Amino acid sequence: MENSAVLVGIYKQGCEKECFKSLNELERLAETAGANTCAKLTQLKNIPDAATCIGKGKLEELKEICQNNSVSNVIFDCELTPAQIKNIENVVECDVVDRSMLILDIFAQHATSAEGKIQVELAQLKYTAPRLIGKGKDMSRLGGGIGTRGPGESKLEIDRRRLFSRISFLQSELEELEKNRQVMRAQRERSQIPKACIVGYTNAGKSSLLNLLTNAGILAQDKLFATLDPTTRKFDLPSGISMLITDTVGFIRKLPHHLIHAFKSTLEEAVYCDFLINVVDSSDEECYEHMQVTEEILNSLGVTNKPILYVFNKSDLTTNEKLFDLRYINSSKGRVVNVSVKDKTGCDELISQLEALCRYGKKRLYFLFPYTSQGDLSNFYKSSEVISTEYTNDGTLVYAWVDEKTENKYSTYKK
Ligand SMILES: Nc1nc2c(ncn2[C@@H]2O[C@H](COP(=O)(O)OP(=O)(O)OP(=O)(O)O)[C@@H](O)[C@H]2O)c(=O)[nH]1
Ligand SMILES: [Mg+2]
Repeated sequence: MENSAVLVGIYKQGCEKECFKSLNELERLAETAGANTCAKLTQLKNIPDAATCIGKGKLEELKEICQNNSVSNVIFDCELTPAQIKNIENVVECDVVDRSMLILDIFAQHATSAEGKIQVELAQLKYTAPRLIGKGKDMSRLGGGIGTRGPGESKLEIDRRRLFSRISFLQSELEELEKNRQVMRAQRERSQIPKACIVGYTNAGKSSLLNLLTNAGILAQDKLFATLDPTTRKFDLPSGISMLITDTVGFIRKLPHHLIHAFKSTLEEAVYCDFLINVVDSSDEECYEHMQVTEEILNSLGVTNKPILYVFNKSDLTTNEKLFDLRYINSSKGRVVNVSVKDKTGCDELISQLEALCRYGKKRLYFLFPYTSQGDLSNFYKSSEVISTEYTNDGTLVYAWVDEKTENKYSTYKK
């Protein structure tokens, strides 16, 4: 069943263009959640109305549109308070949700792992539930519309009495899962394998890229937030080095702070990696803004000063001029490569950039281990990437890529 929605945005003086761009994106979000947009309404408002967000006249206009088009959802691009939702609903007589509730609704549909489901439900109970409680309507009516879907098949429970005990139960479950994640991370840390995290705006082609490299089999769709749960895969580079690559949830503008907080443990994959693979949809006319949003979210997660490989994807849909521009502007911030995951172009360059990043800060050196130091040699093998081994009269001569720590530890054997 297709729902029909009206989108509403308010903007400050001079920010009209920005508002339209944001509403276009809201339309894509609504579409992903299963709602067709039948109208978009905007109003210049430097300060939102405390009771109804938009002004009285606009609200009447909204009511008329809703009635004439049998609209089932009104979606506001800004955050609404529970009271505003209630007041607006009383006038327009259909369900009202805001951008965060819509995003959470999409997350609810796309969460598959236990951790993902708990994170979504917790965020819904903290954000959406207070906005649904006290609507003063028959709650049994809920369940179909945007904002009321829970993760999986379940319905978002909005019984006030059960709310707090459910929140504390889920919080303790999440803490357990976070501990597991930390243990897994610590294991990966010890393994010395270089770790990269794919980040970027939603729909940039992050999952498609990991699928191309590793046959990961992740669902890649022309939908926003197709991926919610992180997936890590091993990728063997042609030189023989193995690396781990993690695909994560995409970013979006106006991703509210509480949502970032709710997904901190999954987003934190970006904190613990050795370098970032920042995938950008170069064909999107908004791609410069997308890159800025990505950078802001990474900053808010405390991810700064990590080596970055910018992957300008969807080159099949972009002009050479734009690709040149993107490379030119960003080449001072990191490595750059143009690819089309769809046409499989640019892969060789991508892979050689990955090779270079995996060896970031490493040196190629010779070490000579006397035959009496075989214990040290076998430990050395574990922490270095051997290029060649030769058995000489004086011992085993090893040529290898090593990091500074390994170089110092085995400095007595250095040739
Ligand atoms: N034309 C073209 N389409 C691409 C390319 N790479 C990915 N796509 C398409 O872009 C859409 C989004 O791809 P995904 O891999 O799901 O993007 P994502 O970044 O993982 O998105 P989220 O998980 O939703 O954040 C899909 O429909 C892909 O088929 C490309 O190089 N060219
Ligand atoms: Mg994805």
